Amino acid sequence: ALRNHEGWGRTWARRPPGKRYDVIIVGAGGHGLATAYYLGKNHGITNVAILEKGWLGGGNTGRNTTIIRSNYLQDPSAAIYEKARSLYEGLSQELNYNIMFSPRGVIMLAQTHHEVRGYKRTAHANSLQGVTTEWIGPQRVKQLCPIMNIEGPRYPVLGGLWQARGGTARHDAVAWGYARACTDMGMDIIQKCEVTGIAQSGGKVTGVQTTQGDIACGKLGLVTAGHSGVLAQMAGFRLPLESVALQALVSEPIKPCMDVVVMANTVHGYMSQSDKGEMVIGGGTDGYNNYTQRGSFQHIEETLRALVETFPMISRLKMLRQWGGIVDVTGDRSPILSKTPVDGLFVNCGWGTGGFKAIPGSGWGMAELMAKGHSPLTAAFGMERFREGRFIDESVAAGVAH
Ligand code: FAD
Ligand code: PYC
Repeated sequence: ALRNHEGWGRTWARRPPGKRYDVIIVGAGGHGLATAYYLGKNHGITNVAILEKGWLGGGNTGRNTTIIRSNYLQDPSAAIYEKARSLYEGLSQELNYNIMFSPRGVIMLAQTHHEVRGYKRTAHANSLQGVTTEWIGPQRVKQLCPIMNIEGPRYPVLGGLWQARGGTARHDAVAWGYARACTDMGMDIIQKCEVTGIAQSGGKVTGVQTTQGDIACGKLGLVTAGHSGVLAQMAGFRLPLESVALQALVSEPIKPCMDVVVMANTVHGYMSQSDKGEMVIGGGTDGYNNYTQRGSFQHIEETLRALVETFPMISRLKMLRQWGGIVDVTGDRSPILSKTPVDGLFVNCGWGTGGFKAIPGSGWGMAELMAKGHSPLTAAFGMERFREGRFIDESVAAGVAH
């Protein structure tokens, strides 16, 4: 099979779009693909197309730093993120595709007294929610991550919120694994197919206009992350979202020196080590709305300056590459999984800086919402919460500065 790379089967089919599908999902990122997968697996709906303007997994799903955790504060968040984390544990087996889930543990550092109080509160909330996290002191932090300087002059490490079953996974593999499973169920994944308009009749969605022609559908799911506002505008409503660039960078590969994930939210930096040995580093979002997929230069300096106090060894590292993605941030830093004013049209967006970890749980809930009109996992995340003032405030647990 390896001779001249001949004889390989396609992992997902390349077909021209059909004329009509029961369900169309716009956006072949992790959330769109997982939604399609659970529509098929849990609800037997397989006449589905996933339309992608670029390439599969080329949005934020292929640009993130792969941190998986479920240590959120509010009950609806803990439910959906913990569902996702637990599905991640068996996802390689379920998809028969190695997504390289690595439950190496995640520490969120407390470097101010406010954070100490905040994370102790989260640990208590998590124990009531059935999410296993614990508050740990500075010496335990140092034991888990010996390269850390816990006595920094500006921001000494006062402890941390530790989730031993958090970790990382290979981001592309998550998209590829779901994509192959969708193809195996007979779904169409159509790349280079940008949705340019949404057709409606009598207040009900009837299809989409695309760069590959018009396609009819019974139901439509918009799962387009940073471009969700653009798609909502096509359908004639607005979403309470801002789109901003979030960037990350990796160093040259070095020998294994860190086997946990560390987030330092006060100083706006986080770091883990990839299987290749690169230090994977990120900071906060750009301070202005944009669609650049690059990230502004001064952020790199700010992030590294912030992290050097806690990880002095990174001052000696050469950085290899940097990239950005456009994240869709809501006012309460929680996602929107919702019906919309247009009958048959659903949105899954607002995951902002933290949606990679949620992909399996989000897909599970969104599929149930689209199939049955209601899902216990998504019930609290409807867009009407912004009108009704029922916010799900996760501005601390979001972890990354916005
Ligand atoms: P995407 O993967 O962006 O998919 C949306 C797709 O829609 C795209 O492929 C896009 O091309 C397509 N699309 C848009 N418009 C159209 C159109 N008109 N027609 C057809 N297709 C269209 N989360 C974590 O949990 N942990 C992390 O460590 C983490 N780190 C991050 C680091 C960075 C630098 C970034 C940018 C994000 C990070 N995130 C993290 C957030 C996470 O990446 C996102 O929340 C998640 O990937 C969103 O997935 P998605 O499927 O909704 O979006
Ligand atoms: O949500 O855990 C997270 C995260 C880490 C880096 C970016 N987002």
